Amino acid sequence: MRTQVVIIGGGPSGLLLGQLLHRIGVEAVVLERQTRDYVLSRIRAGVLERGMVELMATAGVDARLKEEGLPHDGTLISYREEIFRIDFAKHTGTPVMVYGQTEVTRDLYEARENIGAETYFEVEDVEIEGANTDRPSVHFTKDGTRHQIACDFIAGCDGFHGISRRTIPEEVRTEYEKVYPFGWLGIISETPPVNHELIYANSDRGFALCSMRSMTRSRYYIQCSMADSVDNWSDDQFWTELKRRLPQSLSNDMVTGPSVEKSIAPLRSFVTEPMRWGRLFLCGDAAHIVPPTGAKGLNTAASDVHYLFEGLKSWYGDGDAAGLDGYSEKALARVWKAERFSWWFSTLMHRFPDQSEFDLRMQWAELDFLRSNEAAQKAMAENYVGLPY
Ligand code: RFL
Ligand code: PHB
Repeated sequence: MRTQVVIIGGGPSGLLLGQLLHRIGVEAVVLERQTRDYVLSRIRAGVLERGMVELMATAGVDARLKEEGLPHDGTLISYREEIFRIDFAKHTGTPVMVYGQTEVTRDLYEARENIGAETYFEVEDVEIEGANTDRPSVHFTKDGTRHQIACDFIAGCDGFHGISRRTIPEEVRTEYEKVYPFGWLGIISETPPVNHELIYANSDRGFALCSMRSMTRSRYYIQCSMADSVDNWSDDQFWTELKRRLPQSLSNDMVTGPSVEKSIAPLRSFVTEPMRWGRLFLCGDAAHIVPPTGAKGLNTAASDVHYLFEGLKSWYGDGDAAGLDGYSEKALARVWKAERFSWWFSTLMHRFPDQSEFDLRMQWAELDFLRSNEAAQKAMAENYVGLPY
């Protein structure tokens, strides 16, 4: 077999890149380790930056997003007895869009099927050969048969646990990591959200977040220990704890109901450098992870896709390699800013096991400053809605 670009990983990064390439007539094959249903059952991100929304439009897959997405002009932050709003519209002129990663992925799979593009699901033992040569290829097993695809380029969109990053020799790559001493216990419930905008809460009992997927579907999180288990949390216990972490004026109005999903996610900051090795380009979670505070994971994956797509477009369009040559540097410059924002917001909003009274006062002072200072709010808003590509 031969194609122009092999995309390893059929998550949002890989699918979006595949769809963008299709629009300019570049052929791409997607290899996915799981089934389509499994990928679509993963509940993850919920907030899209303008850049991601624009990429969905460029890829021609934004019909449902325009119809069902919820534009948000701001977000609430609560701490102690205070609650304040960061006004995205006022400070940046841009809203964010609430639209679940599951829906993004579903739209992209449907578009892929409509164009008849090749996707191999349940592939095993994916191996990259010759990434650092002009003739790379990808080997994989499907239904017990070994296949090989020769290609021009490989996009490593296979997430944190994929094989693409590990194909880059250890002596070439540098990894930076910070693991946070807690996780997020999240639920989804078929209940109206407690507020029409998101609420990030810093409380004595730990962080909480009120988000949503629609006006009838809520997504709530509470900070928990990574040693905890979902089995320790009945729905009633979850609702009681969530309410205790919110200002009473909000929790009084909260509509509760049975959860339809419940899981614990770890919090980690991670970056690998470089994001390119020869003809292999890493995109999204394969190259970096952010803690979810601030919703930067999927959006940072999208900016990688943008830079890689532009590089490939110039290469296939007029033989110009400058975009591909500059890919790693450009992508990483933006990645590190998203890392900084996610780390800052995570540090500001959570209770840390070894936190001193001084550390706590620093959080409160910073929150007081953010609540009362327009410049700080503008900086927060610019980062939240997404820095320019
Ligand atoms: P993904 O979504 O992990 O997709 C990678 C795909 O590659 C497949 N794969 C392979 N395929 C072939 N061969 C192999 N050897 C392979 N190894 C893996 C996987 O099955 C998968 O389908 O990465 P991508 O596309 O870069 O997208 C990134 C986003 O998914 C990610 O940044 C966000 O979801 C992060 N994230 C969140 N971000 C937010 O902005 N808000 C959130 O609330 C939020 N919650 C989360 C999250 C990530 C989580 N993970 C990764 C554990 C919650 C969780 C639980
Ligand atoms: C979500 O809706 O899942 C979500 C929203 C904002 C975040 C993280 C997760 O910062």
